[in-house]
Amino acid sequence: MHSACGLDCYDACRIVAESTSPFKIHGDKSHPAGNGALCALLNKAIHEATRIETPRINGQEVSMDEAIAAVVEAFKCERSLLWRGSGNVGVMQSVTDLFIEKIGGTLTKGSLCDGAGEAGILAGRGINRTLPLEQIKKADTVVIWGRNITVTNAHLMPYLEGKKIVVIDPVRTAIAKKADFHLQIKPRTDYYMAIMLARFIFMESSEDIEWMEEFAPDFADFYDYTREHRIKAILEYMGVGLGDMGRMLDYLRDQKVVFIVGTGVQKYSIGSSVLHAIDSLAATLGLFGKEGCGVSYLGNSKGGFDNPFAVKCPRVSKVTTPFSKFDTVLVQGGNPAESMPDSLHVCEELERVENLIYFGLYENETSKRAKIVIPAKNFFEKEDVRLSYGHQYVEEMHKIQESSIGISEYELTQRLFEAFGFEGLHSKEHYLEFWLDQCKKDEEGNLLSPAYEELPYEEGFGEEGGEEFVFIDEYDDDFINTKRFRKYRKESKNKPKDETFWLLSPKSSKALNTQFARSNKVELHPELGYIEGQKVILSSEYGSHEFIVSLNEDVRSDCVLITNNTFGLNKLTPSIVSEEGENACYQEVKVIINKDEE
Ligand SMILES: Nc1nc2c(c(=O)[nH]1)N[C@H]1C(S)=C(S)[C@@H](COP(=O)(O)OP(=O)(O)OC[C@H]3O[C@@H](n4cnc5c(=O)[nH]c(N)nc54)[C@H](O)[C@@H]3O)O[C@H]1N2
Ligand SMILES: Nc1nc2c(c(=O)[nH]1)N[C@H]1C(S)=C(S)[C@@H](COP(=O)(O)OP(=O)(O)OC[C@H]3O[C@@H](n4cnc5c(=O)[nH]c(N)nc54)[C@H](O)[C@@H]3O)O[C@H]1N2
Ligand code: SF4
Ligand SMILES: [Mo]
Repeated sequence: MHSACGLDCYDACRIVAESTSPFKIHGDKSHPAGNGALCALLNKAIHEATRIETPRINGQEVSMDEAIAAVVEAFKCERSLLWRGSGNVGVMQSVTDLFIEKIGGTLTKGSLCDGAGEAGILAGRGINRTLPLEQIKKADTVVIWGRNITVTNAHLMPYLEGKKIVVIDPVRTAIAKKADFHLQIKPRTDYYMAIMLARFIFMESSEDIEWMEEFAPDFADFYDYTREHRIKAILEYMGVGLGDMGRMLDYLRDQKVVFIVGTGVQKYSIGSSVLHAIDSLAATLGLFGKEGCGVSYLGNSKGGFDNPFAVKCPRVSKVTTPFSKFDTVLVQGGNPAESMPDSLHVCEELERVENLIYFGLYENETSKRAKIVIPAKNFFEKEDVRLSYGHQYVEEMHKIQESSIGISEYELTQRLFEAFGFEGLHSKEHYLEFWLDQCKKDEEGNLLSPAYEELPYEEGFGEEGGEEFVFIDEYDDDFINTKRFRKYRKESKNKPKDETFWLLSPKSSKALNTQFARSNKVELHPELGYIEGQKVILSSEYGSHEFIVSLNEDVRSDCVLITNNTFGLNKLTPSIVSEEGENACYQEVKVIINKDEE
């Protein structure tokens, strides 16, 4: 039987399940994106993870009926909120929104993930279409820009064979080590890199005038805009020489280029400007709507679909959620106490919620704080549909294991509808078919997103095509100039170590965000003089926490690297929202390292 991996990951691998007991799974060679192998998280971690098996109320184990009765009571309050994480990205996760709408509850808006970048894409292209895998395959050069593909998107590797590879990343990642050229960029300077490259492209007349005249006719204004950026000062600020810029240009001019952009470039207040600048560079080179060209970011997986779970509800920020304003908060498929920025503040907020309900698979920082704990079924144990933000394929998720543990999102919604006497919930099959019936199919019978086009933007931009590309024309940078930051920097001068370091928080190969293996490490360049295994306290203006040093020459010496499965990481991160896209800005912060004196 076929199913798909429900973990929040670019690859969205198809799974083949053998009906043995215990069940066995493996990858599917015929899946265009999965190429036959699953990753260690699916082969091992998920089977070893300890599940929550029994519901709890105030720490006491209870039956599912008792727990649901308590949930029903809790939702009879005046102000209720559903905060959904991305622990499972199947479409049926959103069915619970139908209940929240019925009771006049509140949902969230904004993103902890890719929202800033998406806003930048929408500003230029009007719609965020996924670049099909076959176009990546046809490229001459692939520029991997802030995406750690061997960890987060490993199934893309076969598509890169035989290509020139350029990596722009502050860390010498595994793919950077294999690349033809690695630009170990200073964090948060990608906007300048994109604009400078565009400026040089114009200077040497390598721009694609023919394409721009048809699809991006305001290019003269963009040319002027790039000229407002002073070359010498900016290269100096970035710490990049003319030689490196020249080398970059060699990989861009007169060839088929794909930019593979990850979330790394946009975990900043100016994240949308970064994607808008990268897209503007791509437009200068005429890289849209052509074979083997394009910018691949996290696409809108629900694009092109009618969504049966679309509801009209009041919404609060998912980044700075005012939990304490609600009497009842249902946390579904997430771990806000650890995954949200400024987690000390988040935990204070959560403590003040009268009825905190945790609905998930595993114990975590949020389940520990919850009054009611409802175990969920995992994606092997229920039916669903898997869309992807990394490619165009859609998969049916079948139940491949019966389990006595937990309850599915659909069943919980059904029980709540019944208890409140609400009508209008369709059958589970109805919703599954609703999603699947909208898909296209390729010649091999693989399901495709209805938004799939072989050459996105071939006919132009906007929802319908036919619109022009809109170049970036302003950039407001406020980080280096914020009063708060200057004050903090001045104060930190009196501390034993007066340097501040960029805090990078990429993903770990051993975890899926805070699911599975957790860590307590900070990776530092040996040049900083710390010892392997040493305890250090990192602090920022938001909080501090102790970490164990792991030396790593691949990290720039002006950065510290803490993967996002690490305990206490988000005590250091700011609860600010990006200028566009209502996104978290996890890396808009610099930290101080202090030796632990105990
Ligand atoms: N500093 C820093 N922080 C970050 C990031 C970063 O880059 N830096 N990355 C951010 C990003 S990109 C993301 S997407 C977020 C993710 O943050 P969250 O969305 O909070 O995800 P997790 O922390 O992985 O928690 C997922 C939980 O979902 C539950 N779960 C899994 N499957 C199911 C299911 O089928 N049903 C139900 N009901 N529950 C289930 C599990 O119990 C698991 O504990 O983290 C963000 N946090
Ligand atoms: N194994 C595994 N896979 C995952 C996940 C996981 O937790 N574990 N999480 C999933 C989720 S929710 C998401 S959103 C995706 C995200 O996957 P990716 O898009 O790969 O995101 P990250 O791992 O956060 O960071 C990517 C890279 O950006 C670099 N970077 C950091 N700051 C900058 C910068 O200022 N400029 C540039 N150019 N690069 C920078 C980092 O060094 C890192 O190599 O991965 C998904 N896949
Ligand atoms: S986590 Fe990603 S790579 Fe691993 S099996 Fe799931 S979709 Fe595939
Ligand atoms: Mo994410």
